[in-house]
Amino acid sequence: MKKIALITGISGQDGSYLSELLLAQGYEVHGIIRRNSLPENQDSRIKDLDVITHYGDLLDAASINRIVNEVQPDEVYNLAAQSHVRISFDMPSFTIQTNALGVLNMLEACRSLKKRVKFYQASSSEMFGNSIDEDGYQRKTTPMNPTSPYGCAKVMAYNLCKHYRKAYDMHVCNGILFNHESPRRGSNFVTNKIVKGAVEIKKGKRKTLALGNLDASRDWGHSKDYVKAMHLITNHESPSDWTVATGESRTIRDMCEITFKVLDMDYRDYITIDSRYLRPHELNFLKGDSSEIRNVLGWKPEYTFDSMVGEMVNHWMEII
Ligand code: F7E
Repeated sequence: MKKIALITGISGQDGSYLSELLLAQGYEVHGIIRRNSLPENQDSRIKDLDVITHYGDLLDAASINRIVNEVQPDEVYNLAAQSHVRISFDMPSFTIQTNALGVLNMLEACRSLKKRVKFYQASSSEMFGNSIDEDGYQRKTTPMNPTSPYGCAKVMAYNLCKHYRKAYDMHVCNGILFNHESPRRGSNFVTNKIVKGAVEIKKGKRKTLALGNLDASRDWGHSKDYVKAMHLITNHESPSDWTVATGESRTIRDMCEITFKVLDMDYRDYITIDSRYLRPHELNFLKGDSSEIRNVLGWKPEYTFDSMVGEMVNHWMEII
């Protein structure tokens, strides 16, 4: 019998890579998509995949209950979210509702099923805020002091998942994923914004690129590697919480320097600073310790930072 997976946020970067991984392993893959006034753009990442989509919304509990009951999934991957941290300052209420209450709706829908569902929650390194352990890393035991509405909502969802695991003996797992990128990343996230902007400058389409804080540091991996971690986490016999990271941290300035250098340019000639891209409260530094998932589940990233940037540059060089 085919295993059945249900992915919320299937049309996003991670949802599309995860769908490809699960289809290759013989799963029947279902996904939830929201109604959008521009349907052409909505399924651009999944339009060639043999997945079954359902209209629903995490905030519409009736739609979630109906879909979960119809699909009867073996595994649920809850990837849907308002995922942009800076935009969460503009839309705090929507962000908290979707990223926290939406998870509660998903958990309740799964709790009502007769079968034992495996549930994966997309938790985030943004939950740590500016907490860093003495050795310079963050891990699941690091105190969570979020610095954004997005981070606050993710902490609530994380705790709800742990609570449902304990209180109802459900198979609920959290993957605390650090930043993960790819050519499919939305171009308002900093990595793809830099790569796309640099290629546009290279091709004479623009003269400068405006960014915000260049001194923040992030631990960037590749989404394709991180969806493999999601699958391993969900299918481990005992449900738990895991940290997924590369263990390398670079500043936004480093990212600019490396990307522009690949294209034979000096970023200092093109980058300008615009306060519109600054955040009311910044998370300054991320570097994750993923030794537990490497040792216990045998996960390790295949992409290096350079191979990831190279793939993103090639992508934009082809389409611009
Ligand atoms: O910002 C700085 C910005 O928007 C990274 C999401 O997937 O990862 C992501 O959240 C850094 C920040 O990602 C610009 O201030 C400078 O320090 O690419 P980002 P994020 O906020 O780290 C976590 C783990 C998630 O869970 C989230 O869903 O880059 N930065 N200048 C800029 N950022 C943006 N977006 N645009 C700029 O112009």
